[in-house]
Amino acid sequence: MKTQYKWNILACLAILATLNVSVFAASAASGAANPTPAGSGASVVGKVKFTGQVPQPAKLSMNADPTCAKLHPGPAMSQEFVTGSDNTLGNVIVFISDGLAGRTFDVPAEAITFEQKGCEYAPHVVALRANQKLKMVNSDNTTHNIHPLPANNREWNKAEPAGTTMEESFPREEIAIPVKCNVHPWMKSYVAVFKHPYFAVTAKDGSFQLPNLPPGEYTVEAWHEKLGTMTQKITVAAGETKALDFTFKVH
Ligand SMILES: [Cu+2]
Repeated sequence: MKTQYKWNILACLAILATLNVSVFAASAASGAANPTPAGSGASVVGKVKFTGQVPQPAKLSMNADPTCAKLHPGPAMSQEFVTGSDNTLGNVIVFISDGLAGRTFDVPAEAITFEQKGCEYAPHVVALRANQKLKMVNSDNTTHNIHPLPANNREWNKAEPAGTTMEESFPREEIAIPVKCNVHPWMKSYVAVFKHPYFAVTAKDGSFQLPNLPPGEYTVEAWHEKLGTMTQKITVAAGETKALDFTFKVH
């Protein structure tokens, strides 16, 4: 198995990658988070984990806006490191980063919802397709601001009054665009934009599925906002399900 690493070291976190690939004879996984073409049949499924110690989630002070502070009886916590039992890791985007050249995919008509609630962005990491609508909902009783800082798309910066909804989209692939609220400095998120449907964002159980892949050889990448990226190569035959785990090693 040929393996590639990309490094993205932040602060004093040094990351190594431990790889674990196996094949099993399960039927194709279902439950895709985004529509994929029917009839292609191959799947990559797995878990994202970490070894070592990730930082304790930081407490977010919302005292600058009493409306926000009142929404949290206890401290709100940073979503940078969301972990589950057995060292599983959430808020990781797992996606096909190479192997789909020449294929095009219809953009889903449905919007992806990106909410501002409790003066936090939800979800913290959101993924959608290029040119798919991002429906931004302000569920709070205070004005928010959505300010993406893209490298490969147009930058914009919009205030959003309490209780309102806006729509925007990003035309070009970019993994991932940092988003901030200019009103509330603790509000941060990432929006990942894909030109294909083969991506997933892990919940805290770390699991992901990339179903309905055409048979082929792919590079699969895992992205975490602080731990950087890891890549692995994998080949899937028609109808085959392969397991592929990622382990971020944190020192
Ligand atoms: Cu805000």
